[in-house]
Amino acid sequence: MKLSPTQIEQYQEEGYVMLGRVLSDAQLEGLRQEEARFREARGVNNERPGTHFFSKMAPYSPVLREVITRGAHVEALPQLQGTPNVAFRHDQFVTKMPDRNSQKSEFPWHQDEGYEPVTPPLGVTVWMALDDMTLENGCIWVIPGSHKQGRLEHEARGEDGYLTLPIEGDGVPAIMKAGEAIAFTGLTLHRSKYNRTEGIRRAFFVGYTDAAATYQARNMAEPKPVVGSPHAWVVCGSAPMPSKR
Ligand SMILES: O=C(O)CCC(=O)C(=O)O
Repeated sequence: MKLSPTQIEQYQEEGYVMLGRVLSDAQLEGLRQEEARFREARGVNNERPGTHFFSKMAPYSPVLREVITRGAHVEALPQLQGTPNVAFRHDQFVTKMPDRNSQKSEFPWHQDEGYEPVTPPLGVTVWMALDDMTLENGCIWVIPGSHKQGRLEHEARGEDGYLTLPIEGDGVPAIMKAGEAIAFTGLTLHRSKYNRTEGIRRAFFVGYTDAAATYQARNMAEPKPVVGSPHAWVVCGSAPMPSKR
């Protein structure tokens, strides 16, 4: 899929754009089956309310790799990233089990690059809905234009390990159908609220960067190139070759 000039402008100005349907029926079904496989392997069921992450699963699944490298959204990545050279660097399923008043299924306001800075900043996150996303089941919310503030200082929140920051107001809910996606920048503030339904709420989240980017996780003394780090690889164009390894 190629994005229109209006969609690109919205992405640049507001820090997000709705991509519409990106998954084929077969890809949607394949991702749902893989999510169920990983969820079962981790012992997550209705007795465990909350938001559960099954991260860095691409090495275990050709279904995931196909979506990450050849999904309909991939053609739009150079437009979003602003370079022909784009690397995949992170995948995760984000599954919200029914909250049932446990107040555990919220994921507070954050920038993805608040967790792990990337240079140059502004990677692209493509967040795909595997179920219809509603206000009731914990759709994602974004704050239009928030990426223009740059990287903000996040604080660790309580026991759940989330980083967050104080935000006033609600932002905009990304209501969408299963198989559709939203793209947002690594600096766009976003969050999701509780899953107040009795159904499961599943999403597949894929992070991309400029193929020449470096990243620095919280436990790393120095930044490292994205391409060459575990699980990352080029999906559009090419990456600069290191002079030696
Ligand atoms: O899927 C969600 O509820 C939020 C996921 C998210 O914001 C993230 O993983 O950064």
